[in-house]
This record gives sequence, C-alpha cells and structure tokens, in this order.
Amino acid sequence: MSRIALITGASSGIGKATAQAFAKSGIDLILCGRRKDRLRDLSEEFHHIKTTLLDFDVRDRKDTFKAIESLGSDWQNIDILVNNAGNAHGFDPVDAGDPDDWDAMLDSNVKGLLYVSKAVIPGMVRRGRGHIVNLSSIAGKETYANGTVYCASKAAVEALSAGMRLDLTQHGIKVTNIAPGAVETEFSMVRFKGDEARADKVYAGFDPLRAEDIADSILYAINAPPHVTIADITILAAAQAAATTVYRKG
Ligand code: 8X3
Repeated sequence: MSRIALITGASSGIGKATAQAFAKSGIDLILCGRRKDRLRDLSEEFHHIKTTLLDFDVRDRKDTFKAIESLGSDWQNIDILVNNAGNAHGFDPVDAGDPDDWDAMLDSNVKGLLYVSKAVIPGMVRRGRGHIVNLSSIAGKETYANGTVYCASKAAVEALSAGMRLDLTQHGIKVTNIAPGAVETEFSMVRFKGDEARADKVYAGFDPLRAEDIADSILYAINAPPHVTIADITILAAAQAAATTVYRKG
C-alpha cells in the first residue's frame, strides 16, 4: 500500500527535493507552501503518484488547522510528516536585531512546526503509527554570532524532536531530527533579504550541500525497517567542520 506524506515548505529547497525523492519512491504527496503556483508546477512533474496542494502559511494558526482539516478522506491517513517550513531572517548581533525578524523566525520555525504537528499527530496516534521528520539545523546544536535567534529557534526544534519522541514513541510514531549544515538553497537570500552578493559569499570557495543531499537522508530515515528509528542525523558539507568553520579555497 502506498504511503502518504505531508511536506511543509515544499515549493523550494529541501522541501521540494524531498517531494521529488519521495515521489520517486512512490509516496503520495500533500504539498504545502505559501506559493501555490510553485506547488502546482512541482506537482505537474509527478505522474505516477497522487498529489494534492495546500497553500497556507504555517505562521497562521487558524489557516494551518483549516487547511489540514480540509483534506478529503483519501488524504487523511498521513503516514509521514516532514516539518520543513522555516527560514532565517537577518544576521545581526542580538542588540541590533529586528524584532520583526525574530517574530518571523520563531513564528515559522517553532510555532508553525507545532501547529502543523498538532493538526497531524492526533490521526497518527489514533492509527498507532506515523513518522515525523523535523528539519533542525547545525545551528540548533551550535550557537553562532549574529545568528542568536535563528539558532535559538533551531535549538527549540531539537528540543521538540526529543520531546515528541518521548511523548509519541508509545503510540508507534517515529521521530527523526535532521540537522543540515551549509546547504545552497534560497536560505541565504532570505536571511540577507535578497542581497545576492552576501548570499553568494556564504557558499564561495567550497562545495556546499545540495537540497538533494538532505532529501537522501530523509528518505533513508523514512525507509528504515519497522524496528529502527533514525533519531538524529547531522549532515555537513565535506569542507565544513562546524557551523561556522568552513575550509574555503582561494
Ligand atoms: C542552516 C545552516 O549553519 O547556515 O540552517 O545556519 S547554517
């Protein structure tokens, strides 16, 4: 029987690559994001699986519940939830940080992840099975200068993954925490508010991770045998020794 996965932030980056990897494995997809046109373009790539689209912003609690509750009966038995939506906004010391940036990060990376989970988990508990994959970051394990609030939001994801595992294992639900290092996606363009030169500099002089590398590890975790939980995966670029220790050439 085919599985159903709900992926947030599916319109680009790691979410999109995960959707593509899942589709290749024959997993039916609930693609969630804010940009419906991009979700539609992505779903048109897939011919041999079923897809449905939900466009909502995880930061909006009401919209999040409304969207997930609107799923038809064919889509309600979600086997896999990939909590991928989230971003970094701004790169400043905490005394100079913009509270709007803090709200954006905490509202999506922490509260949005909780809203989506709250909408999906009760069904998993009823069915006695499910798999939740939370996208954390190396930033959740190491705090770096100018990234205080982003790092705090990802440290919260680490705690949520551990806590979900404590609360949900008894219901047959697996929880996997994925902590990527430097992945070249729209991430830095969003962090630096469209400053392309600054964003490019983040990935200059070394070979960064691609979204597909992270999708591979998610696929590995969700395809582990029933008696195995892949609890935590940290993935760094080969030139990256720690969050901000990157060996660059030139
Ligand atoms: C993204 C990784 O190290 O650029 O979550 O913050 S990092």
